[in-house]
Amino acid sequence: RHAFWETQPVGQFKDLGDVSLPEGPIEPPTPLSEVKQEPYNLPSQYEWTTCDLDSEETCTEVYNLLKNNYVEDDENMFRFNYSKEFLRWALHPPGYYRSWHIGVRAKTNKKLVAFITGVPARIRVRDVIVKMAEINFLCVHKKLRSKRLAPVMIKEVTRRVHLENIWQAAYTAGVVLPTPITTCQYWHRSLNPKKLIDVGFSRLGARMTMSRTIKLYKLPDSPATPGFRKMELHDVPAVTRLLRNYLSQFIVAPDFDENDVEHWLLPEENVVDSYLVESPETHEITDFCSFYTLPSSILGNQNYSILKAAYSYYNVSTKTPLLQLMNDALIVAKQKDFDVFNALDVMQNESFLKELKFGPGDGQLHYYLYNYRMRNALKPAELGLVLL
Ligand code: MYA
Ligand code: JJ1
Repeated sequence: RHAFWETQPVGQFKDLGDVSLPEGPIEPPTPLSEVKQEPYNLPSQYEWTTCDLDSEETCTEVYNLLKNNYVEDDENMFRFNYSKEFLRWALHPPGYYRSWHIGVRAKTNKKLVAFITGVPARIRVRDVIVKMAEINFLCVHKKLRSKRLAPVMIKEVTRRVHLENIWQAAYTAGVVLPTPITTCQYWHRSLNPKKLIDVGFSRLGARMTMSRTIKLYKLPDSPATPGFRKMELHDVPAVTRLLRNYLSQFIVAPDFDENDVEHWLLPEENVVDSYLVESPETHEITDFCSFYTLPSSILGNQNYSILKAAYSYYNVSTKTPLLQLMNDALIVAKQKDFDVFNALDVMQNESFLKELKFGPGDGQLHYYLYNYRMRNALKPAELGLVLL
């Protein structure tokens, strides 16, 4: 059934319920001298390239490959359109390896035809902190699909991760592979319902008119919480403490230090937005919310070509109720002209989704670990990790 995945150190379907298997690494690390020193063989028309995203030209090539060939919804109406600034941010976290930004070119014309990336991360699984690669942006040009290029790319990124003495990875996919640690549901909160309906992202509900729908999703003009403001550089220590304490309750979550928080959560225009609540009395930082910007191309609509979507990232409430905090996040996202606010049912998100008028989408997101067995699948609410 899975000719490639059955050969890999991942949880297998046949082992699902076998309680005798221990939680933890499936295979031990091998000495670095035993890691293959040469790249895997590609079909002879293609060659490996390491992509330098700091090069405007290379970044444009990656951007265009993904814009035209990356993830679509099940009816091929929308395709993720990650911006160049976003790709540079996503691929340049603290300690990143350029060797993990891997492209495939056609030898004849040097055209970029496939891509896969890893970035380093420390992920805590229960009480163990594991050095991992987060694998993302696996993409094969539409004209080269089903030629078994993806397994070669996955083996090559694995080899380059091993060369850095890292033996585990985390990744997400819209498809079911052996075997998810959890399966999350996408939820969507309309901010611009008329456009969403016009482009086929959502439908007019039963017994609903356009004007009733617009009224249903109306939001106040400005956030309600006193002390709600954008995160700034000097907030990094306080936000790190708040987030580390919050994430400690989840079974799988990133182990963020101040450098990670500065990179992943300090606001960057059109990439990531972060807000916090600073108590007007004590100046304590009590709550935090964030979302990242990931537009989608609208395929074949006369009137619109881009859907502007915000994706819920990390949110922490200690004083402001999470519901109120996320309502303020919706308000600022609306002010920033996003059409829709998306969230997964991870962490404590269930507690606000229905009440804030999110509706379930038609997409799911499966989370995976490579070379790390979980004894049981998690509930989405036990997961404290959001990948981009
Ligand atoms: S998820 C986003 C993936 N990208 C897209 O969906 C974009 C649009 N689609 C494409 O570009 C292609 O369809 C892709 C497959 C490239 C996805 N993850 O080459 P093939 C298996 C893992 O003939 P193609 C993301 O970026 C499939 O089950 N495996 O197929 C995270 C089959 O294997 P098996 C996948 O359609 C990526 C084999 O590939 C995926 O031309 C994490 C077929 O290959 C998928 N999303 O190309 C990667 N889709 O026969 C794993 C299909 O066994 C990382 N397949 O069923 C693992 C950790 C590595 C590091 C480890 C370090 C220690
Ligand atoms: O965005 C998604 N679905 C939308 C659009 C559906 C269009 C037809 N297929 C959706 N809209 C309904 C919204 C409605 C708003 C009012 C309230 C009720 C709901 O459901 C889906 C997620 O739901 N997105 C995708 O399918 C994109 C791919 C998701 C898998 C991602 C793989 C990630 C790659 C790893 O890095």
